[in-house]
Amino acid sequence: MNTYRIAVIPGDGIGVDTIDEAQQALQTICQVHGGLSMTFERYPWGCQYYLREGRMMPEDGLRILADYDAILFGAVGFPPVPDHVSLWGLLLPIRQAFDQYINLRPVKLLPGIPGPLRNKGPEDIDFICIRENTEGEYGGVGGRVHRHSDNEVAVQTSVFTRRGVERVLRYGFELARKRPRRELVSATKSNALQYTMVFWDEVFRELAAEYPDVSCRQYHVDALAARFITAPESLDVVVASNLFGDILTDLGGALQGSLGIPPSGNINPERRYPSLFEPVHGSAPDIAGKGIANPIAAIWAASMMLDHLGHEDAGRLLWEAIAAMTRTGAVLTPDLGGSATTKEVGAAIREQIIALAG
Ligand code: GGG
Repeated sequence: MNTYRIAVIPGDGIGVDTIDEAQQALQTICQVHGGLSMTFERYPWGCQYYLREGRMMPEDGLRILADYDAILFGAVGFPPVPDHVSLWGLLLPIRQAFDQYINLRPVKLLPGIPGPLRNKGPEDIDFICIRENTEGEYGGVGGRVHRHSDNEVAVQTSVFTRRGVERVLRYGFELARKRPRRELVSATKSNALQYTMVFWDEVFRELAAEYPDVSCRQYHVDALAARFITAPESLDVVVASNLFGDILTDLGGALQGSLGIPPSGNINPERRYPSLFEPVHGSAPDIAGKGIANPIAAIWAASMMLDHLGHEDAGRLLWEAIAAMTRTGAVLTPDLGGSATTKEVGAAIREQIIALAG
């Protein structure tokens, strides 16, 4: 029996509703699998915690998390805590401290979900984005001076290190090499960003020479955004800096029919630290507590967690259960035009797990 310790941080808003369904889906997977068991410990960190304690997680939060095999995370951010305070108090420190430098974000239209593009179905929208996750525009370097005066200045510096750029691009080449199409696209903006992105492009070209079997292209990020819409079928693996990857993958979520669908894995490939799995979506305060948030992204993130833990069979089963459920089109939350609740969708996916495993 393989036993894993999972830290669960539901966080804020709809993160709480959706992560419960992800945890239950994992419990059902363990029941039907037979050789897999998980213990879950919940940490109620987030904006409510901040309002009580003055910080988003305890001082020794990272030390506590370091002992787990993986982290299941909901969402972060809720008024009245400013978004930059909540994000920099919880999620970004985890990504950086645990060197989760790969943020894997599949863009795949599920069967039965009407995507927003005319004449583009699941066979056209099926690629994966790799977002650099520890530096770049999210380096956290900058400052403000002369506050509240006419001379006020704000500076935010992007940080691109050779180690950081090379390792994320190399991950992209390696991932592309494992896929049948072997195609890698890099998002750049080197016409305008003459230091950071010219450097990014140089490293991309250097690595391309090591991977002659991978066909590679680069697009300015604005043109790539357009390509997401006009020719998604031309994409296989996309690699991007932290901010570009963040923006592109929200577009990817829209291509999947709803931001309630895309998952993400914040990965430390060397496995020195636990990796973190979360829906791409945020806390959605407007629908928090209404019980109508789509749990698919969180459950799909749990499937990515199973893959990462080395149980691709179980990860595949969970993904197939999600796809079988959407294929029926019968149980969908309002973001997808249905009227089902979060719990009803979660229960329908668990039924599919049992049916597929039986
Ligand atoms: N579930 C992820 C979440 O809460 N995301 C909120 C957010 O704004 N994240 C910013 C980021 O990933 O860069």
